Amino acid sequence: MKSFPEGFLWGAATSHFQVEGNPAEISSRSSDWAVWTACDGRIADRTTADRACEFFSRYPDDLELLSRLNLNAFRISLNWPALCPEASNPGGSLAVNMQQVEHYREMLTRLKSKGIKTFVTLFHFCLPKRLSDQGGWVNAATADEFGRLAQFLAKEYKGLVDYWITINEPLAYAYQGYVAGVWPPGLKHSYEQAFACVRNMLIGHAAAYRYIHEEDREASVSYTMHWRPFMARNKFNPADLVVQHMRNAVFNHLFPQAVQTGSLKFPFPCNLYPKVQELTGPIPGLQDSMDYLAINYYTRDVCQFNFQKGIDLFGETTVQSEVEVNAMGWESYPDGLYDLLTREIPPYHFDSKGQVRPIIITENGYAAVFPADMTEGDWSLEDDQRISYLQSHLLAIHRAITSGVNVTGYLHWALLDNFEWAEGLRIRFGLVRVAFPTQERTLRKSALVYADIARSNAIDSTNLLAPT
Ligand code: IFM
Repeated sequence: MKSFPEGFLWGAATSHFQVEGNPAEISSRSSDWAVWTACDGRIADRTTADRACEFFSRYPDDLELLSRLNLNAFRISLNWPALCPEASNPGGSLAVNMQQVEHYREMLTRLKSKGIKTFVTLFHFCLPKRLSDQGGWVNAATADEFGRLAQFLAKEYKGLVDYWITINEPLAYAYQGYVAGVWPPGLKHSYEQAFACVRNMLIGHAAAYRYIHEEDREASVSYTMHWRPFMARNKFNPADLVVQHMRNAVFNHLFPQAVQTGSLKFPFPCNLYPKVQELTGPIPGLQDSMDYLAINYYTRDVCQFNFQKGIDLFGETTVQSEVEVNAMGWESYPDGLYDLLTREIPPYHFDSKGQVRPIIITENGYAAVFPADMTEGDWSLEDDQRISYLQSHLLAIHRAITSGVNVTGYLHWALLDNFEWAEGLRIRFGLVRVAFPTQERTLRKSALVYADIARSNAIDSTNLLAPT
């Protein structure tokens, strides 16, 4: 048996747009995502999140599942578009929908009464449409409202939130929305805008960090980084190595380096562009604005330079025909998690006063594919690949803990099958299967295995499923 430290957090994660099916937001299309999904051809399986898991009304039953699974931590996100569908009041104070505030207060109170540690994300990819119409995170006004919203909510939910997450995966957001163009606002190769978005996110994060702590000194505050090891397709090819370096420097290190030092700095040669230089430099209140390291880890990325596509130092991801991948096209690569915990993130283990930051894996999970309209039948319940993925990643974490790394919790993505952004409802990450047409919930085998690990606070390394 490999035991985890006493008090280790075992949890699961969700995000509002992916599960809620919030009737008010959907009927008024008040978020950029609600608008985006209503446009033809943007979502791979042509589904929307209009109902998703109906978590908005079904959450009391879904939270019961946490206890059945012996989990002691749960991650939600708050729906900014539903909290603030209108612009600020005359005079500048935030116009907040108090019914929506009460909705989350009830949810958090219920979680607390069950003794479950709460993780609350403020921005999980969805903007009020009125802000996205004015440039979204590229416009400094978004960062300003974000800070004020954090201040308001920290006051309202004081004592109900154990771990705040200001922004989820800022670089994944900037990449998908401004470089790949598959998420709103749907721009392609707009690197300057992507970098401006990152700078404003840093400003918003710093403001939120400060305001939350002014209201609640006890809560821990951070943001989540989607960390991906990048490997050169050919490690003897200097061009592939440049791509690996650039992707790692920007996707993995840009944000944490800025938080660590208090100043945003772009790698060479991005820093030669005058527009990028304007974005460089100190951000007030940013330094040390992370009480713990929140890591979302799924896979690695093998990348290469493509001479046929002109000079793009960020290159492209290569599809490796020889390795098995999940429904997202992602390889299972647990060694990458061990390496990042022991070798890649040590520069961020300590704050500037030498205090060690705890590390929490705030997302990690395996995707299968089943069409959204499936209801009954034995589809995917024996999810051995997810179990193998879960076990191998937990063993990697255990190895890192044994080497002295201070990992204090693990949140599996996701509790429920949900709406996987540009991929739609057919991509299933859930420990719990959701039959979307009937909304029936069924525990998968992985949920039972995870429940056992959480109950015993240990993983039985003599009883592992072989990777497939
Ligand atoms: O579903 C997403 C989540 O919203 C953010 N992190 C990655 C997950 C899987 O793609």
